[in-house]
Amino acid sequence: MDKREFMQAHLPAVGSVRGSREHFAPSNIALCKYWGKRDAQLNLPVNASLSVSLGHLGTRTRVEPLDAPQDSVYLNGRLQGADSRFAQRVSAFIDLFRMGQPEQMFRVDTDNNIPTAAGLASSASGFAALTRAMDEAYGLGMSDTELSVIARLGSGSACRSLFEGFVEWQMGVREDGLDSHAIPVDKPWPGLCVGLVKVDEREKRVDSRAGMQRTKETAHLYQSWPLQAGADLAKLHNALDERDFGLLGAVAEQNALSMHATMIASWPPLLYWQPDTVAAMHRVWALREEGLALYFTMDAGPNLKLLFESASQAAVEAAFPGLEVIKPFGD
Ligand code: 2P0
Repeated sequence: MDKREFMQAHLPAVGSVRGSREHFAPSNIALCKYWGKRDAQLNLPVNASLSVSLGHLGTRTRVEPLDAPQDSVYLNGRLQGADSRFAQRVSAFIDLFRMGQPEQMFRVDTDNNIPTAAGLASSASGFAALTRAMDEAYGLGMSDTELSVIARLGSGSACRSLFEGFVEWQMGVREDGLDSHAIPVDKPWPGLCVGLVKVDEREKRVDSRAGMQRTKETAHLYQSWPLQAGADLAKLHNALDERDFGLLGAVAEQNALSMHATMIASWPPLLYWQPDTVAAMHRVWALREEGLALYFTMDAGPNLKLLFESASQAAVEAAFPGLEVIKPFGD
């Protein structure tokens, strides 16, 4: 089944477009990562994942019906060429909504307030915000669960950005992916901090989509990943239930390093780390040796995301000058 067939089967009848709509969706950081797909067409994952949404940091997207031969796609105020990868991904996603009216074009304004140097993915918040805006533009009135399923078709991790706080993406077992969507995990953690360590803000040469595909196809080590992820997810739920920060941090860090181990074991090898990445890891480990409750996670890139609590903030900022600190649940 491809995306169009899925939408034909499940999208409510699309009526006429209602007008312009605007929505915000938060960025998210996974503590148990999504890495590998069992269906690359529908972005169905090999494993369940768990993330924390980043509050006010994310993407605001506005869609406006347009009387023109093609969509106009703006990113942070700049018109993107129709043949750019960004515009093509946005238009292909909108195609899923306008199937009954292929001639209906849109102006799309995507504004990210994610710090440019943060090394945070914006595709998750971008597709989540676009999904909400399109749902409203056509007056479809879909539930959050349905919207999460559809956002997943744009980018897997986007299904988690429909919700605030901790969020679990349930992998599901159905072939059509109707049961593969995120759910909110209502266990707020005031004082939890995410610190963004900038190592390199350039676009990576191998994106997540290609990276996870390569890993799955070429790394024997990948066979152990679903087991690791399943065990980590269970431990993370325990950590949230018990408010056990040491457990949360340790599981998140080991999960990220396990994911990177599978990447490194791919062929050609995929090593996103740079010398400064490794230096930052050693700094975290040294501080932990000294008693600071500090951990990190990393995505498919060289930047670290530090995990700590408010009580440690001053010490962490002293060790990592210029750190951007986000408190997903406030203080
Ligand atoms: C995550 N990542 O769980 C993992 C960790 C990157 C490393 O979700 O192909 O951009 O669009 O489904 O969602 C990034 O992958 O990939 C990602 P597609 P996506 O946050």
